Order: sequence, then structure tokens, then C-alpha cells
Amino acid sequence: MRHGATAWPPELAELYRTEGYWRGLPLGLLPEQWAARYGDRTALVDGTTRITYRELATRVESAATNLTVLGLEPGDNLLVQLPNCHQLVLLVLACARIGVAPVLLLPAHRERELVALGRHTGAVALATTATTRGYDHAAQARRVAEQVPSIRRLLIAGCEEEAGTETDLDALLDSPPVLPAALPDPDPSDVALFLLSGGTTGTPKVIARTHNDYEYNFRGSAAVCGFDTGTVYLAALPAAHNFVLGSPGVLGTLASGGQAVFVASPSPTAVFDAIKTHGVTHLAAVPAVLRRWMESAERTSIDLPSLRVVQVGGERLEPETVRRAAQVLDCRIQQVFGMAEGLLNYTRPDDSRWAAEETQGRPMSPHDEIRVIDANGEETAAGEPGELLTRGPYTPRGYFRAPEHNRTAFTADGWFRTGDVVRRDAAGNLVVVGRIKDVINRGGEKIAADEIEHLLAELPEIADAAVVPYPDPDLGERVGAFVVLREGRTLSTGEAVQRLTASGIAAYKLPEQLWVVDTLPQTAVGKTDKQALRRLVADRAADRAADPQYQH
Ligand code: AMP
Ligand code: DBH
Repeated sequence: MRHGATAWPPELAELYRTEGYWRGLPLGLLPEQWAARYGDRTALVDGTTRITYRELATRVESAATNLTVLGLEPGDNLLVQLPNCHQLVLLVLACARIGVAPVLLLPAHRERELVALGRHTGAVALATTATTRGYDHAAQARRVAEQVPSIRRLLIAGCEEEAGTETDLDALLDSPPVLPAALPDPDPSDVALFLLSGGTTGTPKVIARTHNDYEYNFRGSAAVCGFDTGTVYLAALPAAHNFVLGSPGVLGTLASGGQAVFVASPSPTAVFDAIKTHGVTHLAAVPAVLRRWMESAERTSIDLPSLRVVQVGGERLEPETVRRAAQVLDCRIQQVFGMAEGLLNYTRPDDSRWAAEETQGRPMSPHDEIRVIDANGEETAAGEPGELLTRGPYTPRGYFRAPEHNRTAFTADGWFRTGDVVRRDAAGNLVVVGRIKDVINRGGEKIAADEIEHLLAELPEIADAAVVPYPDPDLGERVGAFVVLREGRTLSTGEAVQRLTASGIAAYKLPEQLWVVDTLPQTAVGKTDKQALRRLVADRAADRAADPQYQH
């Protein structure tokens, strides 16, 4: 196990093995098994590229060899920032074949986040594209490498020429091995990949997922969701995200012998085209994206006969939208309440109408343990809201290299405090009713308030800052900031946004409203009273909603 990852207690590890959840197989050896079962069926579709199961196995093995020849070794970590494409799958599996763990960044992340994650994980290389959507990722990669001494190599897809420490990622993944190399046998209880949590504090929250636990994450999910060789899964949201990668996602599709199709953007046009062209049966959305699809589907009266299930998660979906979406898209809407930290909840095909519409489902595994507790740490009465705590075969016992934070994020006996407030019914279905973590959920993208507060406080104009969500009909919440300015200074929202952008953070984290105030309200112990600020923002929004001037 890599230093800084937390193992499960040995007796539970033993139980998870004997129960068959943990199969003791490195993820990188799965393509061989899949190839033996599914042979010449199509595994991946990306534009004009089609890869069969047999080809996938061969190419993962070649890519693993090329990575080894390049000097990557078991125990190394690698930053990966790629858009939705087949190369992402090849790279993740090839790394897993040789015990190298990819840190899966989203395409929206920027220099500051890459540097922080590179340092935190001691990454030895960075894999990315030359450009995506007009952004020069190659130039960013070079700036990142300068600031992260452990990074020795840049693997750049579509790079113009190979030079010095820069290698063409496409060639590495697409070419037969340049030299032979003996491949190591990775330890299946070691880290297979790193996922990122949007939650909690400013230091990067990196989640080390082992081969054993992640394989169960997507295999168990695929079983619950009924994936099989007839499944055609469309990756429309970022495939580096746990929802699309493994819930059951692309990997769950491959484990079931289905086809995983990639599109670069979740725009209704791209998605509907792909559904029609490839006969897509399943795909995942966050509520804001689902609403865009519904709006477009209604306007164009589109018919999508192949579509069976749209999974929706990342943020609470209101029951009314579940009903309407099922009608408009003529398919089942499955609610998914998941987290990169582990626990996945799904509504099931045979659920009552009430459970399917009003709840966010129940845990994937019979061995997921759930507690709902009050402020004193006592279990709440049945049906009463409380904080959700969880343990289980695919919920790691700590964030990676974060001992300080782990002391509060986990209980002494290993329960993960999700920070979500839920109610649980007698059948075990969970309803998400709120949250106690200081996070903004912007259309499914999580932003840690204190990360943005620290960035704002670094600006010379700002004396103090408090970041809170404000309600939004489209995204659910957006990022708002209350700021106290230093004597004689001014700062507009536009200027603040410009400065934060220049500091190199992902655009989705930028405050969209800046409210200048004389002081921030304080609690009795002298901390900023975020509750009061949240109420203030909610009241203003309610006033606006009631004001005829704002109604249309
Ligand atoms: P992360 O830790 O960044 O993977 O984000 C996971 C968090 O997203 C959960 O702890 C919830 O707060 C939120 N979340 C995910 N799915 C849902 C859902 N279906 N309904 C409500 N909240 C959700
Ligand atoms: O919000 C999430 O992080 C999420 C939602 C649905 C997730 O990680 C998942 C499913 O796996």
C-alpha cells in the first residue's frame, strides 16, 4: 500500500474477500478477462475510433509496456487531465496494469489545482492534451512541471514534436511497444487510482481507491443497474468523475460486455446525436444537464427509442422533475446519490413509484453500513433527519495523506462523515435533505467554501471574506462571496473574478456575486456566522422571487 493511504482493518478485508467483493485482481488485468469473454464485440467508441475487447486487452498491455520503458514504476503517481476520449480509458487501465496510479483531474481544473495535486501526490508525470476547447493545456503542463519538482515527464496527446521530457501520449497509447519490458504484478490491495472530492477544506482532498475496492464499486453497481452486453453507455459528463467512470459508468459497462461511447460535451445536440447514432441505452446526468436535455427534447419533439435509463445524481433532483423527465425522454430516471469517497446509492427498477421519485435510493452493497446521527452522535429515530455516516467494502478509511483532516472526517472506528443530512425510511432508502459541510453544490460540482475564502483573502483589496451558496433555478446553487474591503479600496465582482482566474483556478469555482459589507456577522465564539449569511442570501432570493419586477 502506498504511504499515506489508509487500509481497512484486516478482519474486514478478510470478510470482503471471502464474500467475493474483493477479487484480488489488479484493474489492469481485467481487459484480458473481458477479452476472453467478449472477444470481438465493440468495447469503446470515440468518434471514428472503435476498439474491440480483444484490441483493448492488447492495447492496454502495449501501453503498459511503453509506460514501463519510459521509466514509470509501481508506486508512482501520475496526474491525468484528459477530456472524454478512449485514451483516458487506455491510460487508466495501462497505469493500473503496472501499479502506477493516475490522479484523475477534471478538464476544468487549472494550474493552481494541478500544482497542489502534483505536490500532494508527489506525481512523477503529467498526462494531458495539447489543447482542449481552445485552452493550451501543454503550456499549462510546462508551468506546472516547473513548480512541481517531482514531475519528470509530460505526456501530451497531439503534441507537435517530442523533445526533452515531453512524449506524445497518442503514440505511447497507440503504438506497439518500442522495446520489450517485463511487467510487474501490482498488489490488488494497493491504490489503483485517485479520485478528487469537491468537498471539505482547501488542502486537496484526494481519495485513494484500491484495485479491490474500485473493481467492486463498478462491478457491484453494474449488477444493481442491470448492465449487460446490450448496454450502450454514453459518457457525456466528464469521464474522470466517479459517476461516469465507475457508477457503473464506463468501467461498469466494460465489465458487463457493453459498449462505452464518448462525447466531448453534454450539450443536447451532441448527446442526442450520439444516442441516435449509437443506440445509447444508458447515460448519466446532473440535474442541471438533465433539465437542458428535457427543454431541448420538448422543443424538438425528439424521439430516442434506444434510451432506457438516465441516471441522475450529484445534486438533489426534485420528484416533479423525475416524473416529467421520464415522460419527456420516455425512459426510466434512476436517482444516484454517490460520492468519490465511496458509498453509492441507487433507486432500483422494481422500486415503488414513491421510492423512485422521492428518494435518492439505497446502498449498492449489502455490506454498506449506514448510520444517521444527531448533533450528539446518537442514532436518530427512524425517519428523522441526521448526518449520514458510512463504512463499507468500497469506502476507504481516510483521505490520502491528510492525517489531520482524517481525524475529523472519520470517526475513531472508521466511519466516514459524509456531511450530508439524510432521512432513512424503513426499507433503507435515503432522502438527502441538506448538508452540514461547508460546500457549495453548483449544479453537481462541489466547491469548498474555505478554498475560495483563502483565495479571496490573498487579494490585497480584501480584509475578510465568507463564501456561501446562493439559490439558483438552473444550477441549484451558485457561489456568492461576502467581502470586507481594506480602507479606501474598491473591488467589483468582475475584477475579483479576473484576479482569481489569473491565479489559476477552475472557472466553476469563481464567485458569481460579490457583496461588499462593512463587517461579517460573528457567532458567540467569534467565528464568521455562515448560517446567518446563508439565511440572508436565501431571504434576499425569496424577496426577489416575490417581487413582480423579477418575475417573467
Ligand atoms: P464528492 O464528495 O465531491 O464526490 O461529492 C459527493 C456529494 O455530492 C455527496 O456527499 C452529496 O453531498 C452530493 N450528492 C451526490 N449525489 C447526490 C444526490 N443524488 N442528491 C443529493 N446530493 C447528492
Ligand atoms: O456527486 C458525486 O460525487 C457523485 C454522484 C453520483 C458520485 O461521485 C457518483 C455518483 O459516483
